[in-house]
Amino acid sequence: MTVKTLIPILGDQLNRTLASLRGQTKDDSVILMMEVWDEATYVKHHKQKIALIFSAMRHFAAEMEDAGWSVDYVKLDDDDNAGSFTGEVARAIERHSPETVRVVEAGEWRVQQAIEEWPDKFDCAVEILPDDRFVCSHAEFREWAEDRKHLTMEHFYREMRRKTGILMTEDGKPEGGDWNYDHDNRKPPKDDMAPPPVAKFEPDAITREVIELVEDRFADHFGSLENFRWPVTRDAAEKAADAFFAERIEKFGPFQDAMVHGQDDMYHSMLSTSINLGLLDPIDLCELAQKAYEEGRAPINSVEGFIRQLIGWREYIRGFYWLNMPGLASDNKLNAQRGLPEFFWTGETDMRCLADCIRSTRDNAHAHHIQRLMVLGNFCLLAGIDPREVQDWYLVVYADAYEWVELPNVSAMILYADGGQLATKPYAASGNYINKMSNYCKECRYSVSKKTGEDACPFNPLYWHFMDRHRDRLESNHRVGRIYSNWDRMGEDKQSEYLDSAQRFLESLTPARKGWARGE
Ligand code: FAD
Ligand code: DLZ
Ligand code: SF4
Repeated sequence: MTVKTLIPILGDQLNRTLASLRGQTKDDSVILMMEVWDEATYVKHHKQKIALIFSAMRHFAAEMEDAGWSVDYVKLDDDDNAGSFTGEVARAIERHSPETVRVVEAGEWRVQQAIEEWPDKFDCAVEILPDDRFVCSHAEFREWAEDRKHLTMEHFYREMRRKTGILMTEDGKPEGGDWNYDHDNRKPPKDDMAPPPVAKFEPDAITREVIELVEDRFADHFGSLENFRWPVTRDAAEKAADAFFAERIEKFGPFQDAMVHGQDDMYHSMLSTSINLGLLDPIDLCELAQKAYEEGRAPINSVEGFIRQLIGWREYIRGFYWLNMPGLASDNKLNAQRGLPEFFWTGETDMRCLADCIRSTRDNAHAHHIQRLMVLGNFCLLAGIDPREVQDWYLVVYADAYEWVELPNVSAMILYADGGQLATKPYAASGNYINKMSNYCKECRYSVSKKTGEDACPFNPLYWHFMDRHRDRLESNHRVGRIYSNWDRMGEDKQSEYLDSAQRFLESLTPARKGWARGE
């Protein structure tokens, strides 16, 4: 066949309606999909993450072949695999001699830099198309952000509601009268809480083959493959979404911030892996959420909360990433220099909240939002962990992690490393917050009510250590500043107790060996 167009589809672009496929004809186009060593190892991703992406890619290739497309699929162990996207596209150009390479822009800055070199590298036309699976384009976000001192997500979110018409009345008002219903959410967990189990999928033959490959080739990567139950096809992802909208959305809002030891999914949708791979469309999901509200199956506070995560936070985070790259990756406005503790990889810590979040991360390649933010993230912020080490950890360990979504959440949301462009104040909290929102503290070896000393919850002295060392920067922040009057009222002796306790705890931490995230 004479090939007019070569269409490379990257591992997180698994969607039949992708811009590069639109308007193309099956009899003169070849889809190129590539399992490449560079992508699998630029950080040492969790084993489940690699298995998920390879399995979803292989299933998508089969689906496209069934639909009549020619798919040139390069497996990781194929002879002469060049190991990189650019190397594999070059080889495919030799094989097919296309007139044009047509590709959708990459989600990650690193990969997009490589793609932008293709027009100079290759002897054929190269078309790079915008990724229109998002509501807000890069240009639109830039325009929205221009001249704003603070990039307040809530303001952006309202624009997205207006643009999509989701949860809007016919006369342009927010459904129910309010834009945001979080005042009805943020409930602590109940003792007898038993959320319905999340839809899980037994690995089929393709997934089992990939799991074997990962066990063999990525044996030294973090994480366990035992619990692999992710949806790897659009069909399975839709079933998972249907189950969420039938059984869990009702309580999603109120218990979004609640944590229960051993309850890894709570009322969360667990759909981020499928959305980020391209198996599910966020707007379809918002419409399903809206339908649940219209049919009286879920209250507005749950539905609005879910929709805000998707067309608010997810879109905003992506816009923020592209607006601030590449600088965002090296931002360190709080000058945090401490190495990531080894227990982030082993889970071996007496801090029960952290141990549970790390266990879930290792076993499931997942932790839910408030665990990522207020337990793991809060710890890294208070302990002053170097942003680059924290970024690597989050990018490695979560099955839904791609730099465009991981980096702003880590650097700007949890670490305040951007100096407060995204968050108006650092998300710093003592043990009280975790105690209020979880059952972790009841059986912890530390006491959450003790403020200083060997048995005190480490979050308590760390909180004041953090506030004290960043006083110059934070005192003028109107959302934080008044906290310093409490600190000053404590007097020097009490302050020293806090600072000494925190210091002793920080000195007791063993830094992780470097090989966990990158290289040896
Ligand atoms: P739900 O709680 O059911 O939320 C619904 C959807 O909203 C999610 O599937 C996701 O697509 C979207 N969403 C919610 N919050 C965010 C957010 N802050 N940013 C972007 N999208 C959001 N999400 C990722 O997809 N990849 C990441 O690498 C990632 N890293 C994170 C790192 C940190 C430090 C923090 C605080 C959050 C991170 N998140 C990331 C956001 C969020 O924690 C996950 O999207 C969520 O836990 C996924 O589980 P879920 O599908 O059950 O989400
Ligand atoms: C994350 C990942 C991994 C582990 N492996 C591959 C791969 O072998 N081939 C592929 O096409 N994509 C992979 N991905 C996802 C890419 O890293 C992702 O498409 C880019 O980060 C987007 O910029
Ligand atoms: Fe975590 Fe402190 Fe509670 Fe222990 S006491 S679970 S360390 S918040």
